[in-house]
Amino acid sequence: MKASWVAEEEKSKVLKMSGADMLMEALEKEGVDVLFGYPGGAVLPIYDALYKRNIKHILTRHEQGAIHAAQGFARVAGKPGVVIATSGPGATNLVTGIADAMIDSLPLVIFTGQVATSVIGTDAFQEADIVGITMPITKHNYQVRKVEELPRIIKEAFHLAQTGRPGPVLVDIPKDISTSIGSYKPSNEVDLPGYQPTTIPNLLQVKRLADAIAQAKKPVILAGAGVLFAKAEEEILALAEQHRIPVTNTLLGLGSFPSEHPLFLGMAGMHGTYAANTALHECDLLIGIGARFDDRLTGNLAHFAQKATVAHIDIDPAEIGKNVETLIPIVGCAKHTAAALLRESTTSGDTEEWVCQLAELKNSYPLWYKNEGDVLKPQRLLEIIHEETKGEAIVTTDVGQHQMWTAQYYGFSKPNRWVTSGGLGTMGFGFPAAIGAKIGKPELPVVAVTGDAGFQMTLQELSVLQEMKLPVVIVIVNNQSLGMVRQWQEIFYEERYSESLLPVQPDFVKLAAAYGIEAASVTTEEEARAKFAEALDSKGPFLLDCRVASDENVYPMIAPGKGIHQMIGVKP
Ligand SMILES: Cc1ncc(C[n+]2csc(CCOP(=O)(O)OP(=O)(O)O)c2C)c(N)n1
Ligand SMILES: [Mg+2]
Repeated sequence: MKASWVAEEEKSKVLKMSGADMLMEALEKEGVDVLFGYPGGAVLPIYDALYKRNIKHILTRHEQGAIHAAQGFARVAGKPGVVIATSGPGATNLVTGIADAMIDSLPLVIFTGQVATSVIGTDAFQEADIVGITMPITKHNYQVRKVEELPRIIKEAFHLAQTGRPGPVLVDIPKDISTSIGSYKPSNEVDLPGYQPTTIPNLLQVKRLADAIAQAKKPVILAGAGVLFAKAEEEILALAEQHRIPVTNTLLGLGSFPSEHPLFLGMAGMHGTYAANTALHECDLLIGIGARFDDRLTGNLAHFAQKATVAHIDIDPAEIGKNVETLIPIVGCAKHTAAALLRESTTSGDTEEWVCQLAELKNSYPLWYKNEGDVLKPQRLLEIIHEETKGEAIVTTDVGQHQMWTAQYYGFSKPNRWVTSGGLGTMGFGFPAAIGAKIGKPELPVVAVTGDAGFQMTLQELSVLQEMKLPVVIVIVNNQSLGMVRQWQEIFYEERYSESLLPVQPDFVKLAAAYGIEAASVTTEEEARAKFAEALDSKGPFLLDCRVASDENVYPMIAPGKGIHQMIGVKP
């Protein structure tokens, strides 16, 4: 009797609504309160539905700006960034950001408009096969073919984006699906039997790693971004301290281990520290956690961790053994695995000599640069930014020399303060990512460190800063060049600076003024400190054009093709 009464009530609750309204309902159900996007014909019904809702929409001035902002948001807010773009050019303008999010494992849910189902495949106006285009660069993608499927698909999209190894999921919505009316049945659960990411590690493998730790005299932990995604920082710290294991980070893993900790060796890889790279070369046990051993980290694989037993903890089984032969593979989330390891590994190896040896290397061969004359050194600029923000700020970067100097000199001691394009290396990422980061974590100061070239790839988003009066500090590390390209040409192409010098630059201060944004140009250390402090205190956006030494290079460095032990530019 009661059951049928409930069923009747449920039935009467079935609401009729448009696809666009279903999308809004589903977004609200997922707790989405901000969208990054740009309207157009195929998404007009969606924007019309949005008009009546309480979801904030950030209108960037280019779809690439929207997706990079969503990436910055996702990186610091701990929830997916949500993007909307129209069909055709709107959708294709997202492609770089989607590829970027895929390789850096950022959770995004992207909605694209599509031409009406009746004309798909006819080269209709603003038609692009975005599902085909993004197939290899999304964790999963969908094209909605029936309006009633929308709630289920959206539920699945959010689930896929943020579980297991996070990544971008795209939902393509033809215009007629947005306008057609269907019965709305909220989707409360996902039913994906083929998608069950392993988070709890195999205990036998954990025990093998515990045994290896007990035997090791020269162990090292390589912590990657997976540690941050899993929020496993405390467990990794406990593990390192319990067994006296030195720790290094990948570029994207910075902040997962306190930079000032005596066991921390600094970043590893192409522009990593001598101590970190020597540790990876000499170790007898390498414990990779949430890191994918990419070529910029390992250098020539023939020389990478050749003396070591390699253990690799990763939530994505496809990563294990992909680049580096792995004796102890552990599929699982970094947090659960490190916790299991803390329970299982009660015996430590004798690592004291190793710890001392690496501390000595860290001391004798620190990162270095010559701070001479009046000209502002970019490395010093990053130290000043650290000092003035006390290491508390969220720092985003573009790609190039300034990115590497930020990684080397900012000193990330807390998680989720570091937003950079690691895997894809996307110029134009840093500034819009800072906008998203500020929206995702308004309580923290946000500094966008960009190159003079990279900034010009997405500077149209100054409009968003102007409109929202967001207190983001833009620091242009202005070396009047495509610095990283210039550096490679200097070292590997006998100083033939082919298309890498930028002697003609816009006046960045006047440019900012055109957008009503406060700005200053600085050329010395004193000016940089004073103006940066002013910028940080200002209640609104601020652009700082920092004229730095134009011939400075990023060192130390592993040249392409060389092994991790063959660094150039180590402190003499
Ligand atoms: C979209 C894109 N195009 C080209 C490159 C290749 N690239 C890498 S670093 C770099 C120079 C960047 O110059 P700038 O933004 O001024 O930064 P700097 O290296 O001078 O700090 C270039 C062209 C890239 N990473 N991304
Ligand atoms: Mg530059």
